[in-house]
Amino acid sequence: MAWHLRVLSERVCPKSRKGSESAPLRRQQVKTLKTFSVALVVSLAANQAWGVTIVNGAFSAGLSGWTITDSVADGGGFARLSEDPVLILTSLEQQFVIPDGAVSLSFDYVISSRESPAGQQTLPDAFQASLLNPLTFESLLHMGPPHDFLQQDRGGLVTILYGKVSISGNTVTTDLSSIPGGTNALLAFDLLGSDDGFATHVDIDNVGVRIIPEPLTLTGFSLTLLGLGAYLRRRFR
Ligand SMILES: [Ca+2]
Repeated sequence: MAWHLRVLSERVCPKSRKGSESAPLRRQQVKTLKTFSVALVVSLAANQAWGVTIVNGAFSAGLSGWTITDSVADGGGFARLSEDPVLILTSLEQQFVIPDGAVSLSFDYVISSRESPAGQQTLPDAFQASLLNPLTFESLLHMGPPHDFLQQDRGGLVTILYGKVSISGNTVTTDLSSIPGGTNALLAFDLLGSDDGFATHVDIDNVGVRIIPEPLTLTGFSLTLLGLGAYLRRRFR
């Protein structure tokens, strides 16, 4: 990018002309180039965007687009998975196709527990998130078990897939850059309940895939450079 700007600058404002220009005019040229450099960076950054890969990822349309097992409720803008004392597994799933230029998958979650009268097992309730091959149920992010990329038990112990997952506040971000575009994927949020003396629920929200649309990036870059050249030619002719 810097190379393009330098070449463009020298073509529009050749060094041989600089001796005859006034200092204020050169300062104006530098200022103009800086302005357009900022505009170029902003333009490229704006092309990294949230795709529409995940249907109803913000749960603004209830649970539409999601497949649920057992006790999943529309929380009014989020999904709530509640522990079932009998069936053990509560899940919220969506199958989708990894888009070209996929950068990351992210979502927000909060796990909460309250004491429950029963309680004979020592294995605590746990929340798991997985990104799977929908046919084999193998992880798309790594080889072998465990197949989840995040697990948090009721006590707060968090385990994540090293090098692929980061957590900031309540937001989990998973690196998708190693998965080819066009890959079928099953995103699964599971609450594993046990008779551990606590009733647990998990709230999920803001599920999305961040992408870089490559053709748009190249188009935006080219148009910005063309615009910069045209403006400078008019400005300093
Ligand atoms: Ca429990």
